[in-house]
Amino acid sequence: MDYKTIKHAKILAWIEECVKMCEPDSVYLCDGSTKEYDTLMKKCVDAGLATPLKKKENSFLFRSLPSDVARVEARTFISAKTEEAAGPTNHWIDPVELKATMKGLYKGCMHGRTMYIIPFCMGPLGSPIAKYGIELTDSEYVVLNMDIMTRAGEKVWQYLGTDGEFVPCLHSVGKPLNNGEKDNGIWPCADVEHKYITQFPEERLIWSYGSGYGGNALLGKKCFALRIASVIARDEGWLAEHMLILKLTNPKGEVKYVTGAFPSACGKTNLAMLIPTIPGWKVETIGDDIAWMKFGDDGRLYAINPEAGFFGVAPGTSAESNKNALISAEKNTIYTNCALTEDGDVWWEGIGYPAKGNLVDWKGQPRPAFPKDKAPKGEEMAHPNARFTAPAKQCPCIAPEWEDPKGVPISAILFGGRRPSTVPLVHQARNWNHGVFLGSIVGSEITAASTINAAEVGKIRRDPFAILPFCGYNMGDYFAHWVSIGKTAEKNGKADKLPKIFYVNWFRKDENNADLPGGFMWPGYGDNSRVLAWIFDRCDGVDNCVDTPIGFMPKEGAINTDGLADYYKKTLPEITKVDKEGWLKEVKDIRENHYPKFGKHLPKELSDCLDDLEARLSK
Ligand code: O2Y
Ligand code: MN
Repeated sequence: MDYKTIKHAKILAWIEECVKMCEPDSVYLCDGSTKEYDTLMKKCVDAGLATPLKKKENSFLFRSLPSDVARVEARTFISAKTEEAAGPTNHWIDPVELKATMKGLYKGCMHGRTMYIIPFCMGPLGSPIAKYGIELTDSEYVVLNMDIMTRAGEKVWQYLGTDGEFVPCLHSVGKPLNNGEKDNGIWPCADVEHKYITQFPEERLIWSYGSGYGGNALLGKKCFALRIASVIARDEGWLAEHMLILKLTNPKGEVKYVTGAFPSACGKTNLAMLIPTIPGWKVETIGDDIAWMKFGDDGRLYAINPEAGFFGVAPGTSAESNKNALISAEKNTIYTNCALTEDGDVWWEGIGYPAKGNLVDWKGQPRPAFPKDKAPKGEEMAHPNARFTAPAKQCPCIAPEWEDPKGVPISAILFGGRRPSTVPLVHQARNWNHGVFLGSIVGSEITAASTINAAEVGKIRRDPFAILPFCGYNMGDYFAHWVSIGKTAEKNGKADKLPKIFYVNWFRKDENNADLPGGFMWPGYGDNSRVLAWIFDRCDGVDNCVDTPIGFMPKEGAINTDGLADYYKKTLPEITKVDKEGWLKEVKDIRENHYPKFGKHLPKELSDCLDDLEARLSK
């Protein structure tokens, strides 16, 4: 479609400015139709960038370059007017300087390519919580993924009208083609030092250059729905969070909605799609990665999933860890950096079965399959960050109300990380501010596998609210915003309507107990429903807890252990008690290494919680 037909003057003016700067060969306005999707996919197949999968209906495999396989945090910038506004946990470059640098890169960057205009909506169309964006990109892969991950195309214009608010998102792979040059089946991107993933928070503007991959390029996801949305949420009094949203139904048919923030590699998508092991309980999915929460008229926080698809990590996804994710990705799915099997299917490490026959690995090299389903580190058949992009509506456990424009009322918020010691299976915050404190100390223990620096092993890598790489402003101010949400509820006499806050830890370890698979003291996966059931009852004020120095914890017998293996029944008392010594070390680490980073931006409410915790532990 001709973009000159766009009736929104501000959008049209911005597009014209970008066309002038990027100098594409042609400009195409996306309508979001199936025909358009099929045509662009064929273009990718013909160009040697995508392979159709014989074993999966309407599904395709892409291979990126080894230099473009994940989000690049070191090249991600919060370009606020001052470094203080970006805060101590973000990379910052002055916006005037960065704009000049990036304009230099953007100049002529789309030679030989088409500029695609993608109008998109984050959230159910017409929802009062939803927001709109326009992404300009020279990548067909981005258009195809945005089609799955967002509500994109013609349908958006009726909501944008002639002057509706939008977030401008400019993206280029940073690989202009000269004089008939072609990609020749090679994933286009720029060298790492020329990659820039930039958010300009004051202007609510996103500029991304040099990467075609995932969160760097699908700008509706991390850049908009978290970094920019967190700034909008701060200014408008709501929450844009790196959280899953699940629906929990008890055997009586009563329903509660729960959100949860977990750092990467903690099984967030698995939890969002969990199949309970306790009879009569049901988990359904609303979202697996991002939640936007706003106060409803009744004083409760209502959440929507701003996305329409899953951009899930493939390795480790199996029928045992997440059958629902596998089914979601059975058709109409884009795979990136997975291995290709002889019979035209995808394969990855941890898929749950050894590959049959020879494979083509994620770098495009033919290789004989391993006899087992694991490869030595560095020799993986699928890249460890290989992905599937699947429509959320294909998930067998998607909740019928997942697109309810008014959102779902949240009863509980979970925080968690990988903590092999100290942090118990579950504990509940005493009140809202204590919950904010728990969110602020989220982190995972650094293991030999997760670092190249041996000196770091055993330390806690803090990832407050699991939003560290995605917060668009000063993290200390972000904590203060969470405190202010509690204050608003209190001022409105609705503090009792706020969600209850919990800290969970599925990852306690006892390496000396040979009975425990992997040394883990808790089975995780579907058995996490036992903890969710306790949380459900906590939200109803059931008398199932004891008051401890760290918060409310399960009473003896309050966690359902029916059908649990005997060795887990034996470890349960250990992981549901307070490790006073461990917590005192935790307090010291927070006081000395974590909270000082935020200086005067750290809210007093949180340092008070830390003092209070120390005092209770020392009694
Ligand atoms: O590496 C990427 O580009 C994707 S990162 C990602 C994708 C889906 C959901 N969450 C994440 C994340 O890093 O939190
Ligand atoms: Mn995420």
